[in-house]
Amino acid sequence: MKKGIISLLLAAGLTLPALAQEGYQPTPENLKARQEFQDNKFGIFLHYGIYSMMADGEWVMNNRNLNWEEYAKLAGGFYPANFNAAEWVAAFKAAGAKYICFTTRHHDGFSMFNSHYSDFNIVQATPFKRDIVKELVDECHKQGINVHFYYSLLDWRREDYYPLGSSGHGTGREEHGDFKTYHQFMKDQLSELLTNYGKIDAIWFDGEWDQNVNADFDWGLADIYSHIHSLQPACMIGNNHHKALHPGEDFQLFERDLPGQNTAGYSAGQTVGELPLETCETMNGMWGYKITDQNYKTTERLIHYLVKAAGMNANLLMNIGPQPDGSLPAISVERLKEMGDWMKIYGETIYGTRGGQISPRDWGVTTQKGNTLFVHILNLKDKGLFLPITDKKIKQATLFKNGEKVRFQQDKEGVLLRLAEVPTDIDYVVRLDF
Ligand code: FHN
Repeated sequence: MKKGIISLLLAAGLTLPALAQEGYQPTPENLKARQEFQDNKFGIFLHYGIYSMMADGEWVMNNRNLNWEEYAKLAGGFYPANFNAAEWVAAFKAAGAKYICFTTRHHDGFSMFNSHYSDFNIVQATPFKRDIVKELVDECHKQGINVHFYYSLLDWRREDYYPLGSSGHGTGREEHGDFKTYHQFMKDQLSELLTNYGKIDAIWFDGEWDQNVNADFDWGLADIYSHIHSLQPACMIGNNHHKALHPGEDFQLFERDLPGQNTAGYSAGQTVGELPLETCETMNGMWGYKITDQNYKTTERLIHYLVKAAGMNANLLMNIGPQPDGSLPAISVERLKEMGDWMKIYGETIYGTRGGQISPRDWGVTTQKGNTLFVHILNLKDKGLFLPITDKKIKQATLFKNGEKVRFQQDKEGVLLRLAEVPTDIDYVVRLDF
């Protein structure tokens, strides 16, 4: 947007819209990356930082109003002796995940990578002294898994993250600061993340919502987005702002809700856009490790979420909060293994598909690839299922798990599948070939 328009808006007392990379034209590599992202369907989100030691979730600094100087002392005791990037990545890969998204810096301002621009980082401020981000990325590249970096826009520690937003008021920061230096700091750190670690497939921003309380706050996203795209044109940008897409973004994020739903309360202002979609959800209840949260979702529920996301043309980014010692919680490893067992058989009905021609129903969803439609029956109490397919003639219907023929009748109103049994599988998949 031009300066003149901004002045006019301000003169008229109107608030500034969130500016982003207006006129952005994704490169061919970026468009290819979007396709690959959509094909990949399943990623693992990791919330790991010095907050993990407090075992009370990643918001502990804010929730307990911890003073930033006191909080910083946690770093001196951070030594995740059992961290093993090769083991983590192998477990994610075995689960069928095709990418990870790692918290390089969360709202507490601690950098989990070696940064020249903040000594509050894992290499300089902890006895561990190892760059976990580097070890993870190298291992992902070795094992063939894509890498997304979570990066917090808001900061509960720095003075120049100013004006304060809706959170982080009790951390004892000076109530002044120049956002310009904070903006430059973010750009510098993003340069590090995008030049020191090889190919990075996405930057996943979070925290823009913090400034919803300051109506005319300008994050300077246009500059940040174009900076990222100039460093790695194929690197996709997603921003968990809970709003409609901003120009310059390459995929759209949803938190704890499938696209179009708003059960968690984050998606009220979010229309479903045209870009690739991703929904993130926790395996238990929290993002960062919380010792009292053993409320893990069942494997069936996790698989259903993944299948429903695919049926709604979205990826699932499923979160795990690693333990203070660097190991993954045993239950999460069990869930990963069980999801992997399922994906080994049913992956073909998920990877590389797009949301199917029949929109999601109470009984389940459909995914499709070429001339094949996969009917994912998740909840059906009968032996018959009617599908309103009127535009194509079905050549063959088979049960995906064993290839047995499924009886069907097709007329001008649609198709009636006549199943041999009432479905009880986690996902009873019927394959229709046109
Ligand atoms: O505040 C964060 C939260 O800690 C977590 O990172 C989630 C993940 O989507 N996003 C924010 C809340 O919207």
